[in-house]
Amino acid sequence: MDRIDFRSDTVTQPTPAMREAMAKADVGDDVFGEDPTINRLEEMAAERMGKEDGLFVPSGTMGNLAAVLTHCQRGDEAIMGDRGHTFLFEGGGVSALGGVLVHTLPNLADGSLDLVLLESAIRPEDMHHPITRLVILENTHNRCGGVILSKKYTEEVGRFVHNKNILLHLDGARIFNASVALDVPAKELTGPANSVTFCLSKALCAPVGSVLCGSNDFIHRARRIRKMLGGGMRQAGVLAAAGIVALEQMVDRLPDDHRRARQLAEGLAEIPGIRLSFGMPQTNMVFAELTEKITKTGMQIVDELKKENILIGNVGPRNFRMVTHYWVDDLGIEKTLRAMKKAVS
Ligand code: TLP
Repeated sequence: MDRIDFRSDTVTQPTPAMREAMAKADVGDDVFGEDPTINRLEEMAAERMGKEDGLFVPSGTMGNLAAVLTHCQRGDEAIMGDRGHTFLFEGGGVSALGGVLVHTLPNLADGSLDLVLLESAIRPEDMHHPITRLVILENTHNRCGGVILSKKYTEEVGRFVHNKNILLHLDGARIFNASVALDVPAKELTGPANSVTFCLSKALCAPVGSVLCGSNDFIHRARRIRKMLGGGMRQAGVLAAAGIVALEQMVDRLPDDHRRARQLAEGLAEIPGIRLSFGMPQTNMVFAELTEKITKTGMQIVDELKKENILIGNVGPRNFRMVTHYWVDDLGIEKTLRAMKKAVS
């Protein structure tokens, strides 16, 4: 590909193996539970996440929304990080569509929520208060720099909230990036959560889709919510077929993306006028910013790179996000570092 696109790993195109599997997929009406390819993907996903069942959904946003609507009643409260995707980038759906109050706590630099603050955020039993029903964590944490929540931390939060009869949902859109970086099976990172959403259409290159996983009873209820949200997709086995290839072939190669993100970050850190916003990347996201010395705006830098067919994310007036993925190779990293040097000089 001539274009080097770092705006997100959501831009990834399906691989040739995915296109072939999609063309050959056996399909049926999934609202009747009759699509064999979706059924297989849901089983595989549940197994990988260590849960009883899975539900194929069109997007990570719908996965998180269906989870919150399944766990919570109207007027219940969900606690989440103030840099969390569900709070920032899901259109306020949990409140707009579910009547769920969002209670944010500051995300710490490592993507976690402070347990002392969490304890004080939980409402005591009192009819004046909404009921604290759910806590949401995100792993890897996108807007904290693609950082990883450890197994130990997730277990600590799980124990803590379950003791208080509160549920835990994990936005694991990029849980496999965390899993390969820690060299820990994904199910060990998702174990403490009552439900988890992960995405097939990000670093794993599938064209569409995420899977929400949880207990049999939870998924049974979430299936009704998915239908209500308009997410019952009929012969979507053509999409699930790509998801199966994603799970079978695309997880083990994620360390390549992480290595390239590190190379990119190391190169950027050496360019006068640029600094890394969150230090060295832990997974596939590099956040960088212009130092005070640079008079150009972030948008000017983005435009100059665009002329060289390099696309980067503009996430603030002087801040960038660059996400590595399957369609960015070593030459792309070198070319980008040269172009960036020129753009800020
Ligand atoms: N994130 C996208 C944008 O929406 C910001 C990206 O480019 O990173 N959870 C997390 C942690 C995500 O990063 C995303 C997508 C989602 C959920 C939503 O997934 P989709 O886009 O499938 O609805």
